[in-house]
Amino acid sequence: MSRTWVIGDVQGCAASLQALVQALAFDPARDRLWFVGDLVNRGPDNLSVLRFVRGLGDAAVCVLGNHDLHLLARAGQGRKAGKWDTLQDVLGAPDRDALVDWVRHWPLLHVEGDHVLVHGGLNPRWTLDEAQARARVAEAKLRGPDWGEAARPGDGDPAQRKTLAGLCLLRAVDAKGALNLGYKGPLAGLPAGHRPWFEASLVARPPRTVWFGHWAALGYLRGPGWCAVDTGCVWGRTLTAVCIEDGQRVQVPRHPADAVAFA
Ligand SMILES: [Mn+2]
Repeated sequence: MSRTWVIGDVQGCAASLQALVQALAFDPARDRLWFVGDLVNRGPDNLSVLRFVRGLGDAAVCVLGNHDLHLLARAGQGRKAGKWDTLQDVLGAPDRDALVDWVRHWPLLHVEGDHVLVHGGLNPRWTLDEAQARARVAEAKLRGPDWGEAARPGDGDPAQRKTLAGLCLLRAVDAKGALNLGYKGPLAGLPAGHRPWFEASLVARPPRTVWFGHWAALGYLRGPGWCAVDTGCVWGRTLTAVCIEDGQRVQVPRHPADAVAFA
């Protein structure tokens, strides 16, 4: 049987990813890997992650996460490094341009039948059609000549900012439905009146399943219409894969080679 595995935020944890792929008995001729984004940054070996996943060709689907967009902004716009950035391996690589060109062609939203793959979630004010239309416009900009700017839009492009926030950055919304982009903690600590995006969105409802990452504090969490798969590998926890066909879950602990100084 061919299987499609959704994999949580890898963030440069290349050895952990290899261990997970081994545990899945993954066969690229038969199976597929869907990555929820944030393949890079914070972890020690972004370069091996990108080279491996690119080498899978059509057997891998990646959607853009905020850290992947940050890589594009650094490569294309010369954006300065964040304090905990580990992207220098990619930025200094001989195949940097090929890798960056590949990353900027990833979609922001991938829809196949009843399955939706996205990094953060979906702005609850959007229908799936609206989200897809917005994603296509933003993706076209990332594939165009001003891609560095499109990855980190300034004040001149509020529509691009809104699209990236509503797909890649959100976790919770307030009582009026406005995005709260700052809260990263557990569900139990949400500020008064706030809800996680997936409780407010009508897109994340059966028979559909929205697969997403970006919220490590949730860990693996599944509800009717949605599934959270960021289990905080780079923070010393686990890397998770879930099979979309049968719901089987496979987890590996962070590999010792992926230990980083700050976590
Ligand atoms: Mn993220």
